[in-house]
Amino acid sequence: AQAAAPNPAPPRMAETPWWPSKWGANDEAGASNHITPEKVLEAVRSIRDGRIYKLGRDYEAAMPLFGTRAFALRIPGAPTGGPFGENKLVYNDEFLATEIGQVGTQFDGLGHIGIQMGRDGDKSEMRFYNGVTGAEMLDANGLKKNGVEKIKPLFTRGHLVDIQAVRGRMLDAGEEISLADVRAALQRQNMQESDIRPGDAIFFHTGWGSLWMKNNDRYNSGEPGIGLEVARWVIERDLCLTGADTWAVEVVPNPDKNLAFVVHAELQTKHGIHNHENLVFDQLLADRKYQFVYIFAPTPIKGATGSSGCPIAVT
Ligand code: UVW
Repeated sequence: AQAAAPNPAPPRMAETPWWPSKWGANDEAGASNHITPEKVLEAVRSIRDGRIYKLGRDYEAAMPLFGTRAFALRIPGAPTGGPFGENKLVYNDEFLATEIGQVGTQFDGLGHIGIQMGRDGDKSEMRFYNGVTGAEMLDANGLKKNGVEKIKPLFTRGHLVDIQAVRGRMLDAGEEISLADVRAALQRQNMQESDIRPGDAIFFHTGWGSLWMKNNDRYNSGEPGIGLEVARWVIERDLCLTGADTWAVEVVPNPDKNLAFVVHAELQTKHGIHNHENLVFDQLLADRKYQFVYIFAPTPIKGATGSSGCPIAVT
């Protein structure tokens, strides 16, 4: 009797090389290159009342974590040292065990997402931003290329679109934000699409963030977000960054069941456009502030895949 034929390999998506980057064959800074002195001054000119809004969440062990990610903070010794001197000084340090760039409010660096081209597991066929291969980049002690320390500090105009307000309810997991939704939100907010300029940042409010620390299982189970339609609009408008009140910014699961995190790959890997996740917009929305200056300097941990930290909006 003849042995059963092995299952055929699933078809691999055809990928057209996306490199070299428009910022140069050796570039590792991606869309942060948009932040020129002129762009900073343009953003400064949009400041009206000098109010600062925190867009970041507190980091804590009980926060929702994607997959097997972990977060544990310890104060060794508590107190860690002392007393010293006649003044009896004591001090505390913290020890943190976590995927520091990929938990809580997180900025994705350009070494975070790649695409396996060729044979699975072949690092020379695994490509990241600017065509850098897994073989060139990956190292257990930190990325040798595309580390988050290469990203330039971000200071640019930010635009918030309230998709929840357009739909009249929180969006659900697997619900894609369409370009029509974005345009409807802009219209509702009296904003012009033409006012969203190259190098600006765009943020999507879905309402999903209201589940944070209230229903972490549901929060982690999937999320509403943008799909390839809006991602292509972001690329066309030549924006610097996307962000949302969700853990991936993009729709999960993707309505096309064959695709996984395809917006991450389209924006970050192929176009060097940055992504900021698990943001909070509550106060901006309460104050009806939809345009602001977005400010964030990724923590320059050499070879890291992303950055924690607290981005701010200044209005
Ligand atoms: C993945 O790492 C897949 O997603 P995120 O960037 O949303 O954490």
